[in-house]
Amino acid sequence: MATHERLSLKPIVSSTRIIFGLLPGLGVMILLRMVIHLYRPDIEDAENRVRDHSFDELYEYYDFIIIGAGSAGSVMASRLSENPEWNILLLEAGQDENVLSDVPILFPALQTSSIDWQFVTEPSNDYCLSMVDARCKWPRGKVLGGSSSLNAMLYIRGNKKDYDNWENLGNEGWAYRNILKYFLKAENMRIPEYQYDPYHSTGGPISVEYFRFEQPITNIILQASQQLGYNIVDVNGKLQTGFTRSHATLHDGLRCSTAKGYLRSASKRRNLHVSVHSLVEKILIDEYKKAYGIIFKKNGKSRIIKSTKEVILSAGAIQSPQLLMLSGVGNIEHLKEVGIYPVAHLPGVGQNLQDHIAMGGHSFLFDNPYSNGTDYSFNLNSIMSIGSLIDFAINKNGPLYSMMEAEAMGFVNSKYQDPAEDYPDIQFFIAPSADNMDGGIFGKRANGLTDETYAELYEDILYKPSFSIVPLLLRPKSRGYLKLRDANPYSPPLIYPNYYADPDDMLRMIDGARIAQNLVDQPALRELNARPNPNRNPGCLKHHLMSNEHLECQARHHSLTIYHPVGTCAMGPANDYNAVVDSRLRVYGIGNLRVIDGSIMPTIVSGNTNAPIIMIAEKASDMIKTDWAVASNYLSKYQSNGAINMKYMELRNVQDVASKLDVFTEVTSLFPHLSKNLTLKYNNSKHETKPLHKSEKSKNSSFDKDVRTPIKSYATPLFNNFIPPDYYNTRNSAGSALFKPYPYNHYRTDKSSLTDFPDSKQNILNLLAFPSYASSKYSTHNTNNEGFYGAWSPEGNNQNNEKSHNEKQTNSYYTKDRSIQNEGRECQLWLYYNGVKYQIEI
Ligand SMILES: Cc1cc2nc3c(=O)[nH]c(=O)nc-3n(C[C@H](O)[C@H](O)[C@H](O)COP(=O)(O)OP(=O)(O)OC[C@H]3O[C@@H](n4cnc5c(N)ncnc54)[C@H](O)[C@@H]3O)c2cc1C
Ligand SMILES: *[C@@H]1O[C@H](CO)[C@@H](O)[C@H](O)[C@H]1NC(C)=O
Ligand SMILES: *[C@@H]1O[C@H](CO)[C@@H](O)[C@H](O)[C@H]1NC(C)=O
Ligand SMILES: *[C@@H]1O[C@H](CO)[C@@H](O)[C@H](O)[C@H]1NC(C)=O
Ligand SMILES: CC(=O)N[C@H]1CO[C@H](CO)[C@@H](O)[C@@H]1O
Repeated sequence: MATHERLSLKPIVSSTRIIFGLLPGLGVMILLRMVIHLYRPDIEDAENRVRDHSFDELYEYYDFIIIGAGSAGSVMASRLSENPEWNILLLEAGQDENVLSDVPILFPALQTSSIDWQFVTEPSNDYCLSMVDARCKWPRGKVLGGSSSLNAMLYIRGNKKDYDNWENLGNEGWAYRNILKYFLKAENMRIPEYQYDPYHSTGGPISVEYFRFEQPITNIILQASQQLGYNIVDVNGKLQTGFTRSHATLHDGLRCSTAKGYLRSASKRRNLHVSVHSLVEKILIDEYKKAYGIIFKKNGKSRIIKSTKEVILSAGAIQSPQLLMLSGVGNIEHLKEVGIYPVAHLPGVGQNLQDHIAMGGHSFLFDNPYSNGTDYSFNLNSIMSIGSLIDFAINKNGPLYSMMEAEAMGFVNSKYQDPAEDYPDIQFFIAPSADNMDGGIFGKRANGLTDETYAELYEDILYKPSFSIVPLLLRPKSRGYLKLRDANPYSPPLIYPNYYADPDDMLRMIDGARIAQNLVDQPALRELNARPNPNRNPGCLKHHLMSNEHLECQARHHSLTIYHPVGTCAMGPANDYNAVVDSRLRVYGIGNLRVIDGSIMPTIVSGNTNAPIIMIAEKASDMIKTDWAVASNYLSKYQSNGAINMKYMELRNVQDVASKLDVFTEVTSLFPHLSKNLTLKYNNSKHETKPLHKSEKSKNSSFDKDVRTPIKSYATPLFNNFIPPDYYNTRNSAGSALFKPYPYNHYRTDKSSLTDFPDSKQNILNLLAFPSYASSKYSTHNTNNEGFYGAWSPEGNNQNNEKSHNEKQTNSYYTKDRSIQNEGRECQLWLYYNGVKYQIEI
């Protein structure tokens, strides 16, 4: 595999730096979370967030049971519950949406967090070679909104021909002319120039905007694309070939997941019950081969709930086939292998796996034309600055509103594709950054790149102005598959993507990379001295930089999924051996069961998959409404009556978990990987808790004036719906833990396992993870056992009564001392806890 032509210390230097980088990551998250709490109640949106329905108050029967609250499942729950005669249960294995995932810049940080299932592919000799263990990471959302709550928010519908092909394969009603109306139904176009365009509409649940903050280099790359002969077009309109600033699923600049767009309003309906932390283990199928319910587990307790009409499987392209197989629906031979009693032989379940694969490491350096210090591309230091935090908190703009992975994109034709067809086979993600720009904190970790590769590629160009043009294959011919690891619903399935199995895929990829190089050779970019990263992948040193062999080697080493696995329960006509569902998305051979999500795509669409999956669910809801219209005067004896509803309304606000905002637990449990290796510097000499006076603080107090005066009283928890991700599972005995992410390092939240070393680093870790625990344990003062629930010290604001409240009631508060750090960063956050001063670097 990797050829070592020279010995290098880079990997060691690099991994040391990354370990130090972990804590700043967590410090920033905590600070940002506090800022949102204080200044952005619009983001917390406490009133509208979905409330978890109590386990014991769930009905015995529902008309429809929907498995998975992802892109598709959220749409289904919202649309089906529009019919007040139907009771709907929506079961989601993950947690409620997290406040931080609204912030576009945090996109890469959400991967490997607790809202990510953290799947990995099986090792291969042909692709993902630069990744740890030759496994690519496959993040998927484990949260309300599913993958739409952690995706890159890019809004792309695909090519008209994709859908016409679906119809040609025998799927009636799926041609572009049939489905366009469902794209329109879902859309709320907020980009002014497209609002009155026949290809767009306003008023739908998913709003589409440009990212609110973009780097200057992006515009230069768009100029270069025109010099190369492409037009700037609406890639979601009449013609797809061309370039554009990215359209994104954003509402007022913040993430618009399907949980936000579809579920928040619907969840107030009395006929919709949403249950989170509820993993469905099996779909129940009777002797007549009809689905009649499910069995699921929550809080360590199992329950069977039955459906009077249908079970709807929307667990996504990895878990929908998994759950079908667990329920006995799949290839009989494979089911026998893992010891599952077969109910129906459907050999296509888990087959036909398609994904968009990209060539990573396609990074370019350039010279910043500004000499006054203003950035021209992504710069971690200016993003993690107090200025950008203030912009975000007060002005509602600034770099936290940017999504650095693709500010623009292009759809181009390789030399194997006839440009006259307007059916581009290559998509470019245009990023005003490269993996050198974050020191490996996010991008490297998200992709699973090895330390060695990262060091060789980026260590000597760290933080230099850069951009990336990442080519990806829009319609790969290779097909992969999924299998069960075993019969345990908590085991992640085996994933074999088979990237580049078809040689045609590699030819197109190499040509795509060449088009990207031509783009960089255009005058607009040449003027900035744009040039390829001179460092080569350590596995490809034997090839000449510009050769086809080198590009192929790079594609096989630096393989990047664009996170679009689909096709594993493909729709097709009855005579298609591998079809799993028919064109009304009903599972062949099983009654009252549909699959509605990305897995039904017979062929992958030529673009990002979120909007097409929302379209699929919009269309499916209409089909279901039509199919049951004959029985529309059907009155279920289990239908809710007024009494039940009253009870429900009371219950929905009762939480059996802490109702206080606790940013530390919330953030550390969202980012368990950041809270590991916590190397807090702390100063344990006793510090008087009396707040400092203004004069003792930093000379420059412009920040203090702005941010120290809370707009909202910090004393009122605005958002009390947070349930730590593994709350239910860790409180209960073994066997109930959700999938353990590879490499199976389970995050502990079990208090009893914590050791008690006063003033040790371990205790600081405990403290961050369990403030209330720590508070009761170490408090020498008369605290109110609140720990430090985000109490922001209004120090320097002596007239403020809240200060004394704060001083008396909690013995802990944050403050900030200005100091210049090595990299020119300007801020430090101090945490005072029981008279001890801790420094949190940001
Ligand atoms: C990191 C990332 C970035 C992406 N970027 C983009 C982008 O920029 N633009 C774009 O268009 N697309 C993007 N995508 C792809 C897109 O988001 C997905 O294709 C889409 O969200 C999938 O929708 P789905 O309904 O099929 O599945 P999901 O949205 O994944 O929903 C499945 C849901 O089912 C739940 N579930 C699974 N098993 C069970 C069970 N047994 N019991 C209960 N619940 C269960 C899961 O927790 C999840 O919430 C991205 C995806 C990822 C992961
Ligand atoms: C630096 O120069 C650019 C281009 O002239 C300008 O847009 C930007 O605002 C300047 N930055 C500062 C801090 O003056
Ligand atoms: C620790 O804090 C004390 C009191 O605030 C201070 O005098 C001392 O210099 C600090 N030590 C370090 C290493 O920062
Ligand atoms: C104070 O901060 C402002 C804004 O960041 C800056 O322009 C000014 O030069 C600073 N003043 C001092 C004395 O550091
Ligand atoms: C000091 C310490 O705990 N280091 C650990 C950091 O995490 C890595 C893996 O995530 C461990 O290998 C180190 O031992």
